[in-house]
Order: sequence, then structure tokens, then C-alpha cells
Amino acid sequence: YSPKYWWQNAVVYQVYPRSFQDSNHDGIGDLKGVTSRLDYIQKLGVDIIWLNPIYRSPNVDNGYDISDYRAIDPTFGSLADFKELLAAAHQRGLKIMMDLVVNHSSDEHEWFQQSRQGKTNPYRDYYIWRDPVDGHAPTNWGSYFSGSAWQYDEASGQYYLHLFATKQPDLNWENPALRHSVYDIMNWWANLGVDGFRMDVINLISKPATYQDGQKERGEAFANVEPIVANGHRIHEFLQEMNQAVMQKHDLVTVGETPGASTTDAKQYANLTETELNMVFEFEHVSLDGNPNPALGKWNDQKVSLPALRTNLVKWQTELAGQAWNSLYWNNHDQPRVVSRFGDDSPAYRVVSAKMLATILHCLQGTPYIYAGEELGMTNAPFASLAAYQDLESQNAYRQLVEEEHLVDGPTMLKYLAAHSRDNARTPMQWDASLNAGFSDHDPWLAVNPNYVTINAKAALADPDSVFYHYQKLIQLRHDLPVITEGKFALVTGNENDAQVFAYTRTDETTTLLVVANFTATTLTRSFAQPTAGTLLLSNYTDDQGTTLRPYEAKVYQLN
Ligand code: TEU
Ligand code: CA
Repeated sequence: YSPKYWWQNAVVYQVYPRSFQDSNHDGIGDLKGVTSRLDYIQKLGVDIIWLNPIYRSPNVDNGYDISDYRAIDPTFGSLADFKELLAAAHQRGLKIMMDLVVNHSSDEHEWFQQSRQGKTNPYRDYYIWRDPVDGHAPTNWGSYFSGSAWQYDEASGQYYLHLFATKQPDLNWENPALRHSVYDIMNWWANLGVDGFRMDVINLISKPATYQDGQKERGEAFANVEPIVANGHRIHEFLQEMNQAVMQKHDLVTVGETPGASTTDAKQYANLTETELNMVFEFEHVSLDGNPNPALGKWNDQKVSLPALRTNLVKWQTELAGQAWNSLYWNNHDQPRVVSRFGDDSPAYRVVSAKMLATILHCLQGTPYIYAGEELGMTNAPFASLAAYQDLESQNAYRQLVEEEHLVDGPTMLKYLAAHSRDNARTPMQWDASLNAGFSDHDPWLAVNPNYVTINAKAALADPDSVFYHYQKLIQLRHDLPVITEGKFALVTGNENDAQVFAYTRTDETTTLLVVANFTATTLTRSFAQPTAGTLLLSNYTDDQGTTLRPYEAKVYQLN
């Protein structure tokens, strides 16, 4: 089945190269490692691989700090290794999507090295420099990674803006020369044969016309900068210009990472006429479990309720229908593992709840993204001390919130890190039960999850009831049934306030699918769980008990 745009019924597999497969015994995953595992990815049945950044980088933020946009970081291999991966992927009918990080670069990028030379350097305006105000930073904006978003530069007496780490200065998109440098880089990779871009925090590139202080929460030293910089006044102009300079010249798939984007914003970014981007990663459904104290942001350990989650998913399904395209994701390299966060990772329910969550997501409208290891039901990391975490966001947040602002105590913050640290997603891929999960024969850069002995790809491939094969079936269904891509979404009548079960239908001219999922470990009865006429297409149990739903049971029926 082929939709209007090929990426509409495609499924994406996200590879975090650092954690996927080491090929040269240094404990860090690399490109040759990815190439060696393409058969596995192909077996799952996906269409596209998204690679997190592999460009040259000092790696303070695992590659999101790029010092050369046209070079491969030696940690990952060479440009020749990349071309080999691209060719091997294309041979198997797999496309490759690159990460594009152009809200900021590394401070070690040549542009910044020039820019910091002084006010008259031709690259000065590639970045955002401001004079001090009353002897301090120009505004009270906080960085996403704690502390001020401004860094003072002694030599020129000015501050530069960094929404992320100090070593990630923001690029100045007001400068047309910078913009065209970015388009040149994109065309260079597209000409090399890459099939798309995942654009890092792309909706933060248009900064406000005037810089003003933001709102601080009680006890906070700095203001949340997101409402000030997200979806800025020139963002659509910049994306349309990029679209004309790059996307219209190649057949690319594009997804914009857009924190703080509403459905209204998404309708413009991902409108179905291909003038800006193909789709977005929105953050609403992964922000519902934030701390009730806004000063603590995402740091929390409470589970989200099904009604809150459902209301949000339903809103995106209905508001974008026919107007814009969304991506579908439960997790990525920044988010906790889905089965630990929204399901139940205890031995009794891990497999069944992982399959349930996959079913609910993969029958929605949009393009699904599977984060490496999700198809195995990999879980959060069991890190017990601060020292076990590598991620700078986690380390900085602990320092600021516990030690500097005293907004939370240490043991509580460790619980929050266990629930939400980005390192939960970054532990090495679990290939088999051998040393270091088959990821590397060297100590891995981040500890493997000890549960690799039972949770691993080799075991999953040998078990016809594994999470892996459930994902494989869901992907196959999407490729076979137009209703999954095109069908109208509707919540089952009576499901609006159900605290335990999520049930929806998808309908096109010829068919209706009914998707029912029990989000609890309790056996329940729902009349709508047994349609009067229909075929069971997929389930996470071996038999069907009609109106009875066992723990985490999920069923997909084709009606009439
Ligand atoms: O993340 C952007 C983002 O929204 C961050 O707030 C991030 O998700 C945060 O850790 C959530 O608490 C992107 C990348 O995905 C992330 O890995 C990078 O560190 C970041 O941009 C900077 O490039
Ligand atoms: Ca390596």
C-alpha cells in the first residue's frame, strides 16, 4: 500500500550510535557496528533509520555539540565508513535520516573560533552576542542544562547565548549568511545520498526581536527560556526558506523536534502541502508526568494517569487529522524507557505491557518511531548513585536543584533521576547474554543494564511470542492496511473517562479497526472489548476472552 507521501506509512528505527554496537573494542558504539547489525533492523521491517549525531564533536552532549558539520567524529569512524553504511542500508531498502543540530554548534566549531576573535570578525554575527546590562547578563534566561543561558567572554566584554551547555553557543538565524551556510551543509549531505533530517530543537532558532527577562518560579535563580524562544516570530519564514533551498531539491523526509509546540503550531510546521517540514516531535504527551512544582520541571517519579495521557493523544489525533502529520513516539534518547514509564517493567508484566503500549501507539495516525531496544522491552537503568550517570543534564540538574537552590533533597533527586534521567535510554543495546550484552568486549562507556542476561535480541529472536515479533507484526499491519495510515480516528463511546482501558477505532471507506487496551494489571470487563462481528488481527494473549480483559491485554479487531 502506498500513501500520497511515502513517509506516511513508513516506520522509523532510531539508532543511538554510541550505544548500539562497538566494532573496534573501545567500549563506544560506531558506524561499522551499525552496519554489522543492519540485518537485524531489516528483520524488524522498518523503512528508515534515524542516526543520532555522528559529526565531529568534543562530545560534551554526546554529539549535539558539533565542531564540523561535514566530518564524521573519529569515535564513530570515517566518512568512508558512513558511505559504506549508507550503501549497505540502501541495498536493503532502508533509508538513512541524519540528525541536524543547527540551533547551536560546538564552541570548538571554526565559526565560533572566528566569532570570539572580536566584534569585527566576519563570523561575529554567526552567533548571538550581547552587551552586559548593569554589569550582569543581558537577561535572566536559564539554560536547559542549568545555570544562566549567557556566558561572559572576557576578551570582548560581551556575553554569548547558549540555550543548552556553555559549549553549545546558539547560532544567529537572523544572519542570512549563517542560514545559507546551513542550507549548504544540508545539500551536501543530501547530495551524498542521505534520505532525510531530524532537526534538533528546530523551533528554537528564531529568537525574539527584543530580549526581555522571563518569568522565574519560586526559588529559581533563572527563568524558563522555552516560552520565550520556542516558535519565534520568524520561524515559519526560516523553515520555508530552508524548504525552498533544500527540501524542494531532494526527496527527503524531515521531522522537526519542537518542544513547546501546540497543535496550532504543528498544523503549520507539518502542514500536508510540504512547505515546511513533514512532521514534528511534539512534547505534550511526554510532559504530563512533570513535577507539580514547576521549578523542578521534568524531575518527578509519579506515573501519568491514563485519562491525562488519553486526552492528550486524542487531542493530537483529532486536531491534526487531514491538516498536518505527526510522529508517534513513546521514547527516544532523551526520555525514559516506555515500558518502565507507561507500563510495568516487573518480570510478570514487562512483555505483555510492552506489547500493549506498542499496540496503542502503532495503530494511531502518524509516523511511528521505535527507539533501539524498545522492540526488546528494554527497561530503565538501575543506577543507584549520582556517579553512575554520565549525562550532563542529570549531573547539572542535581548540582543546581539539590546543592545550589535546595529545591529538593539528594535522595529524592536520585529517585527522580532513576525515573527520568536521559541515561535510562542510553545504556548499551542488549544483543545477547555474553559479556557486556554483546555490545562490546571492552568496558562500555555507560554501564549495561544487568538484566541483559534475560532481555536481549538473541533471546527475543528465538521466542515467537517476544516483544520483537509483536513490533514486527504491527509494522507489517501498517504497511498492509491503508486504514492505519489514512483512517479517521474516534474514541470508543463510553471510553472518555475510563481510568483503566483505552479503546479507539480507525475507519476508512472500506474497513474499521477496533483497538482496545487494558492499562492495568487487573482483570476487567468491558462490553466494547468484544465486537459483535469482526476478526481478531493481533493480540498480546494467545486466546480471546471476549469482554474480559486480562492484565495489560491489547487487541486489534478488523470489523465488518
Ligand atoms: O533535546 C532538546 C530538548 O528539548 C531538551 O530539552 C532535552 O530533551 C531535555 O534533555 C529534556 O529534559 C535535543 C536533543 O534531543 C538532546 O539530546 C540534546 O541534548 C539537545 O537537543 C541539545 O542539542
Ligand atoms: Ca567503537
